[in-house]
Amino acid sequence: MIYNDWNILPEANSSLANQLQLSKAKATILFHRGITSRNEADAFINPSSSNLHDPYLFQGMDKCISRLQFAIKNKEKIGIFGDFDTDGLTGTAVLARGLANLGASVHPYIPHRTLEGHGISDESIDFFKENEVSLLITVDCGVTSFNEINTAKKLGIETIVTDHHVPDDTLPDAVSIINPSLPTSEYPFDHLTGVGTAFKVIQALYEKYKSNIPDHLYALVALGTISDVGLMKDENRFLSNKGMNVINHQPIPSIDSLIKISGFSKSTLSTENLSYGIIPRINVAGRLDHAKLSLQLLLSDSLEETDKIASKLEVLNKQRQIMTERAILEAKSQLLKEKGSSTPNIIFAGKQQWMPGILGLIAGRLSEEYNRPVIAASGEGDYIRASARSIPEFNMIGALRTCSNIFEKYGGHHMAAGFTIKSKNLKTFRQQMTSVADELLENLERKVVLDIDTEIDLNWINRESLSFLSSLEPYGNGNPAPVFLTKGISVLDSRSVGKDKTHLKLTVQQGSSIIEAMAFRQGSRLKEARGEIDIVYSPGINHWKGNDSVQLTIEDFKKNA
Ligand SMILES: [Mn+2]
Repeated sequence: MIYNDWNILPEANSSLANQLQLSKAKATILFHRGITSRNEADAFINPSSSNLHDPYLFQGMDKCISRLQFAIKNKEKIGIFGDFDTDGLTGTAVLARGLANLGASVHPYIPHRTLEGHGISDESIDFFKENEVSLLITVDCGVTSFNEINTAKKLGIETIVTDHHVPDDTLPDAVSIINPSLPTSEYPFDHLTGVGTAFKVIQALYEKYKSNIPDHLYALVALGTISDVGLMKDENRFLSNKGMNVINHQPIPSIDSLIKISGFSKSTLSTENLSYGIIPRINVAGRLDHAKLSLQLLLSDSLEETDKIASKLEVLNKQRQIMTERAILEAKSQLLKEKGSSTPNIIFAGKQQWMPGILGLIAGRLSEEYNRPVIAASGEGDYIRASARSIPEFNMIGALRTCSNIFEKYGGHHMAAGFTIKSKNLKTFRQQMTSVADELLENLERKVVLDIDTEIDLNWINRESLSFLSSLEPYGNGNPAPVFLTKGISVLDSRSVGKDKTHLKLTVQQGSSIIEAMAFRQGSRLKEARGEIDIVYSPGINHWKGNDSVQLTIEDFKKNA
């Protein structure tokens, strides 16, 4: 990200700092996370199960639970239909493990990303029929599977939908629909992810059976919630915090195998490690091959088996990295050819051969870099597939809806969506989207501002302050890692590192503090990184391969004025 400006956010007032019995810097960080009293600070730092809302606040929950109880009691076969990303996979595993633990007979199914796509597939209905399933429960999808739910019903399969995606105008004919995004929903927290929504069913069911929810289910909820960038407040904060504790302190073969192969260490795993190390390895099976491999991992308790699957995922992940980097270079040179002097309000990138599974990664990286909504497409023949990633100012699913009549299939959220379209409709689509984007974004101020929590000296960073910062985890959407400004530090050493010298590695000094720092994707700024500079960064502990060291992650830097 290239920033046009730095903005130091307002300080907490002294009375808040006094009330919290914290230094001004620490109180300011909490203040920026919405905390204005001692009680709120305590609740934030120690999230507890009292953060969990009553699952029966979902209108459909009564019906859902009595139907599930009936199915368990009568030994019905229960099909679970999930999704191929980490949210859908962990959600499927939460339902499969949670239901099986109560004696249910479960038949989980994950669709193939490109052959079947998102939402209940015809292939899955065949599978459920063959397995004599009479009750189907969806996770992270289903609310728009109107026709498929009707087909299943005709074949004697009833459906419960759990989903968090925005519904169409007509709801499917399901036994019950659990979805915080229903326009009629009265559930107090509408930012649950797919796995979080599925978890509410498990919570309600376990209350009925007067059983304790197994801890490993929380680990799965944390993984899915962090991967779907769920708002890290309210229930999501408790669920993720509890899940992170479970991941760090209890053996979970599937996750432990991934931690090992990523080079991280258990007990010190951060949300960042999950986002950049563990989650991509779970997602990669669906992107390059079939996500059922990752489901198999999440459902296994044998370390021998999970190690084996993790090695396969590792190979796929290396391939995925190479393919994505190449595609991004191709997309950038395309854009350079097309755009001329100014970047368009919406970016289209496409190549026949790009693997559909990496389109979202391409769109995401371009959107971050150019600060524009981006649509990345691929495919040959009659049909084109695309993934879209957006910026807060542009509601992607809303914009796509204006073209809904020309899609074969589409769906998603404000910030991310996907669709399939006939190639012959592509031109109309591009024109329509361009005019929507031009209208909405033409007069948008294009300054990218880096928000800073507070200015500190480098010696502020010590064991005690780092432990305060780690009590703010899990970081995420709505609770970003705190960002600091330190002025006038000396660069003792600077190098560009990594493949293609992508990153910048610095050793910086102020007074008696000498600290290592990384500026990711800023390798090309090596020449600027000398002498006295001002840096904006987040401090953390790097636990790489068993060695602990303090490391700054530099967001931006400039010459000290
Ligand atoms: Mn999801």
